[in-house]
Amino acid sequence: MNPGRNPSRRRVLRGVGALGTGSALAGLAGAAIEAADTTATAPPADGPLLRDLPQVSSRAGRLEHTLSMATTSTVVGGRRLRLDTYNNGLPGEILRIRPGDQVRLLLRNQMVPTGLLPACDDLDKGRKHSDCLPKAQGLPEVEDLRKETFATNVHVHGLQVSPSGRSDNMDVRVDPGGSFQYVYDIPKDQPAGLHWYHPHHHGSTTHQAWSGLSGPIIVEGDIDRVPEIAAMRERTIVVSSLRVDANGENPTDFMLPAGDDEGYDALPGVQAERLYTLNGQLRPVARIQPGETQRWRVLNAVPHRELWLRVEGHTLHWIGADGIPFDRTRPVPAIMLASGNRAEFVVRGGKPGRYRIEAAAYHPGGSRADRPALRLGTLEVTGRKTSGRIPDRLVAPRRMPDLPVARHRTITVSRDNSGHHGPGPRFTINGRLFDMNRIDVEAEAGTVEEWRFINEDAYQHPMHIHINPFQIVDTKGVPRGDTSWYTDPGIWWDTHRLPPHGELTLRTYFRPDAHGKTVFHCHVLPHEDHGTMANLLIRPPCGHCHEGHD
Ligand SMILES: [Cu+2]
Repeated sequence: MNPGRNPSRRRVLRGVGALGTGSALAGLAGAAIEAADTTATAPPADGPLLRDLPQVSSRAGRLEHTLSMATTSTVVGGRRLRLDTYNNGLPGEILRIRPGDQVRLLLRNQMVPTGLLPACDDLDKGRKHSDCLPKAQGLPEVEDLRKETFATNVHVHGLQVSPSGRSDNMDVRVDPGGSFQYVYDIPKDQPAGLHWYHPHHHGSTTHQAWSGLSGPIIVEGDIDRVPEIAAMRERTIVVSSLRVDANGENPTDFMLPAGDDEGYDALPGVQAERLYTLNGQLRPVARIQPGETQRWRVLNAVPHRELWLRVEGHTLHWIGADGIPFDRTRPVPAIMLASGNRAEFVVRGGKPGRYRIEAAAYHPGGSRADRPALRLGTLEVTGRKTSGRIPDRLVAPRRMPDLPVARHRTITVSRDNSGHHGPGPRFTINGRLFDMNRIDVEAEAGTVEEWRFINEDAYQHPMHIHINPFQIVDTKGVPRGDTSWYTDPGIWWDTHRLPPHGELTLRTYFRPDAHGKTVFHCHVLPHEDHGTMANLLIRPPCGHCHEGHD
């Protein structure tokens, strides 16, 4: 494991270097301030027992459910917070479904803007940039910032459904007071595992994720019938990061992307903390008996950072990634979860005692030192000794169709420090920022493609492709001695990091029954919100070419 080199309290006042160069923004130097990372530094007092999230399940092939997004008063770690939630839950409830189901979600946007900041009347009249939004090239007007911050929609991350119409359509926009009826037809071959829902309106995903807006989707299926697994206690754990100011609200400020460390800065520099929670609880305690086996499903819903997840003194018996079960159990000391990744694994309780559940110290690339280890919770091994079993073989592996590669593509992610797009760096895909009206890649449903991502940047941008998962064919540039990379071609992913100044080649199959316009993007959401995203048009299979798109 990579020991932390910089465990000290980190509260970094950033200078003009973080704001990009060549812009007329020298006057904003020092306006951006990094939020203090309280969980890395606060005394490691244990929180309450880890709770199970409420869940709703499909019945007779249908799940009809309403997601109401509203501002909710909630207590986290003894502090009262006012945050936007789904159905007053932090995070949202588990949606438990099966392949072949139809899921109808009514999304209602009842968010009331909180954490609002005034505009600075005049940049030169001595107003403190820490308590108002300055006017400057590349910065939005306060009114526009409010309007965009509270527009929303929902993405069902990991579900292999249509990206069109009322399904997983990224062009949907729901403003406060509005609603949208989604209808998803879950395919019969949707793999069994942990997926999730979260807001995906371009420009507001980061802010909404920092309110904790996310929720798990569990697809039931073959792996649940493995007898040893069926016998285990199951835990679904959503790791979130809440960003809160002194009033306990999520500040409505202007996020700046950054290329390293936490992946963002903020303007103005509101003093805010990030609270890392498991199922909405600060440093909770999960209990297990010595020898007992538990099935954990963990989601990294933190919008801006990876979690190199480990449980002190315990092997993680890994059984599935990104909602797709493995053919066999893979025992590992730790599992890397980029923002958006899921991991399912078995933990077997060791000797009685208390063990840290943590994100190990890790260097995600860029110029800074390691992120220090982050304490997330505690595993308490207690009670009567028992003997849970861990299966070796799991399920029939999901195989890539035996088709020739229809198309090879090269996609380059780069850093733009020119300042032409406003303060802070921007991260481009093939040299361009996102334009919702431009199609960047056209593919054909029913074909296999190989994509070679080239990372010209020093930071490990995690790329997520909507709808169709992929397998890794090749990686170049994995840092020496970094054991967090799993390049096993038998694993399917929907999100994977690009090595710093390296390459990631993946192979994907565009399923024949899901066509229309969708996206791929960096899952560091402050990067995505500022343009590290591209439109992917999946044309219908050629047999239906003349029918046009839906
Ligand atoms: Cu990125």
